[in-house]
Amino acid sequence: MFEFTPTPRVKRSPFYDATVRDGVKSFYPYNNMFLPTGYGDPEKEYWRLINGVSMWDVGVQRQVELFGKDACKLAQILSPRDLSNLEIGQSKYVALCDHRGVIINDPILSKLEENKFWFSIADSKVLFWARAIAYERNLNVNIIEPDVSPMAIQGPKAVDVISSVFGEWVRDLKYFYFKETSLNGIPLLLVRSGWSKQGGYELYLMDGSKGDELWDIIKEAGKPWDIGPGYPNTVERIESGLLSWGGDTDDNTNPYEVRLGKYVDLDVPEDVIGLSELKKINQEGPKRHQLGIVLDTEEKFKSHGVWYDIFVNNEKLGDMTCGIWSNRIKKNIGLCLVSVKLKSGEKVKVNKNGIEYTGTMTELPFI
Ligand code: THG
Repeated sequence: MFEFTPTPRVKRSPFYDATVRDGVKSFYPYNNMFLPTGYGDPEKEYWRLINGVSMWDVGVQRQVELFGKDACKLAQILSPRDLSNLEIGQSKYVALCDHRGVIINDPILSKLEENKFWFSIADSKVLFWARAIAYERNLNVNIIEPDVSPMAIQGPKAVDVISSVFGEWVRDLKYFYFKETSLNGIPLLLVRSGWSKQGGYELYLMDGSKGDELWDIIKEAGKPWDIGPGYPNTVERIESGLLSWGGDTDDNTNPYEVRLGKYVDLDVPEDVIGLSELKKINQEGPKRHQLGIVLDTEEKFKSHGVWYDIFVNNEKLGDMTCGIWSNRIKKNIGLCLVSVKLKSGEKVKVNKNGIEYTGTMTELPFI
């Protein structure tokens, strides 16, 4: 049909060759890289994540490193979440906002040392943003994208696989905590995190030449639990209500609209970007909110990749930002960004290019 023209501007993950060997069938672009999105059997890959253990190349989750005297100060200026109690060895989910209070990325922030932080970013250019802010605020901090590439091991049996490789201590590692360690001399960060609600770990590979080796060690160790390749799973994440920045958000979305208000602290220092707008939005109340939708159609949705309009009585009240067939709910479900006028329980029409469905708004998460 067509092919991608090779260019140094699009980088490959250190696990790319391994995913090709394991039969990857599709990708989509993320942070100027390729994110695997399928190995040919979506149902099997889904149930493996729900009941077993799945390994993902998520090297596209690039790190933005802040290092130096003012690293801590800059991390806080960029993050409308209180970081004063963030410990070395701990991570936090943060909604980075611009001066309008609009989310520009939703990374996981990790504190490695008193003066060293990593933002593990979603799909937008935090590196340039952080550098510009550091310069404008006269901060003494070095900002780079280090050679670090996460791989995720997710699912209820992930803990068995990871403890068989690293030792029993990993069972006691708390959610969103990490330890710097190594495996056969491969340096990595072992974090209890991951973009699913099935539990698991992420291994942040700190030497891009060792991707193949790390992939194969985990693949081999996971055999007794029937590990197999997977990817950030759209069905599971919609069921679980995990946000996809850029997928479920637009250029006006603030944290209160997409259920991230609980990660915003309004008592952070005054110089935190977006704070005054966030206070205003919080006081006035957001104009939109994120709800689920259950569609009436029996036709099994695949991921469609475009927003659908949501109507009630011919009035457009928002958008369905993603929708897919849920293997557990056995209905088509979706996430919606809609006017606060529209409430859970209401019936709506969903429309795109003349294709129309009916559905009912619901609370989130689905499961
Ligand atoms: N892991 C790492 N980096 C990432 C992601 C990841 N970068 C990009 C993207 N994912 C960032 N977005 C999210 C969104 C949700 C969560 C993590 C990263 C998440 N949320 C939980 C929830 O909403 O229930 C828990 C948050 C909490 O309670 O602190 O895990 O997956 N390395």
